Amino acid sequence: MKKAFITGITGQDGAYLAKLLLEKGYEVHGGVRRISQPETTRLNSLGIAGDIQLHDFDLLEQNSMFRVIRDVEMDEFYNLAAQSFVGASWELPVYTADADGMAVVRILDTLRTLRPDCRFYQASTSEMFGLVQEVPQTETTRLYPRSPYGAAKVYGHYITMNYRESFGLHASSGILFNHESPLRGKEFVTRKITMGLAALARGGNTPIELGNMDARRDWGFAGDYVDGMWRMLQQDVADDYVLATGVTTTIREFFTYAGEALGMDLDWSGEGENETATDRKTGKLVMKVNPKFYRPAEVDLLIGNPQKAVAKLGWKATVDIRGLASMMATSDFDALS
Ligand code: NDP
Ligand code: GDR
Repeated sequence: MKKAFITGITGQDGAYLAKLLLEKGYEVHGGVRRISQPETTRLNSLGIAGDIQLHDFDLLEQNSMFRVIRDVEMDEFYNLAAQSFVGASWELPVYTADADGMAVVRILDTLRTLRPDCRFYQASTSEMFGLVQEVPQTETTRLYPRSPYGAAKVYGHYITMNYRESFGLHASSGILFNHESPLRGKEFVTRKITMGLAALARGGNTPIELGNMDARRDWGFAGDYVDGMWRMLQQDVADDYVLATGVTTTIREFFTYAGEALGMDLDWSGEGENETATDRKTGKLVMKVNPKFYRPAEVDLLIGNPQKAVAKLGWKATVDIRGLASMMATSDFDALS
């Protein structure tokens, strides 16, 4: 039986990946950081909390990496833990650099010393592309991060490549474009929209306040993307791969699709700071822009080319943007019944 260790197992991707690996017959271990109350909501909602062995682990604590890597004897190590909210990275730039950048080399160097045959996955991100250099973006597109988060992830990406080339570690980076699900964190824009719309559809009256409505993202379903992570580690040779749908959508369009899934007919008016949306059927104001949600620097357009992953890994995205918006809105609506 293969053993896998997942950092960030309590997060969106960690939970879906743990479920996938359990279904494949793996013994699954995960790292959890010390907080006042253990947070296993996502693992519980997938019905797998009891099937996983949890270990104390913190991205900032070298000793926790040493102990885990020495004791668990894993075959595969998935590094999914991170300060993952781009918006917060301007408020926590040093912490983000440490957790999302330096921690990667802490793990890699411990693996190199204790378990050089263990396969390693690094959660790289389309946020590294930042300011548009090329459309669509591929594994070779020039990186130009636009946030402290993106800059920290660039270090994690390059140090993974460097340990592969320097020491022959089987270390791969997945450059993943945005992927969402009913388990998505509540501060990310898709979930903020679907939770807000579900509350409005259940009779609430609080409009959703958002920032930049014109940003474009290439959004897929998280369940598909964790399958791609696993496929990367099954290859004979480690490499870097983009996972994306190849379709880009504005925040406004995602909002419209989620609203339609809940039976709304949206009327958009104004622009910039004055933009609003009203449901024609009820006359309710459902969205207004609040400039406090604008970012100091924005990533305007993300659209990925997943051809390498399709050709070499046999991977593909199975949920389109309307299906994703509907899945999330319906789940949040049902949760309020
Ligand atoms: P989440 O925010 O849902 O999960 C992050 C996880 O990291 C949580 O389990 C969290 O633990 C853990 N964590 C945070 N800080 C620490 C720390 N100091 N020590 C140990 N664990 C910590 O993120 P996702 O699941 O969405 O993303 C997974 C990874 O993929 C992240 O690295 C993210 O940056 C990257 N990524 C995500 C994309 C996406 O669209 N989802 C796209 C591309 C990359 P806790 O539960 O205690 O908070
Ligand atoms: P992102 O996701 O920054 O792409 O990072 P997020 O959902 O936070 O933002 C997407 C876009 O929506 C715009 N936006 C808002 N965003 C939030 N969160 N809240 C708002 O009110 C709002 N209004 C507009 C943002 O400006 C942005 O353009 C996610 C994370 O999962 C990262 O960890 C991951 O690396 C990248 O995706 C790929």
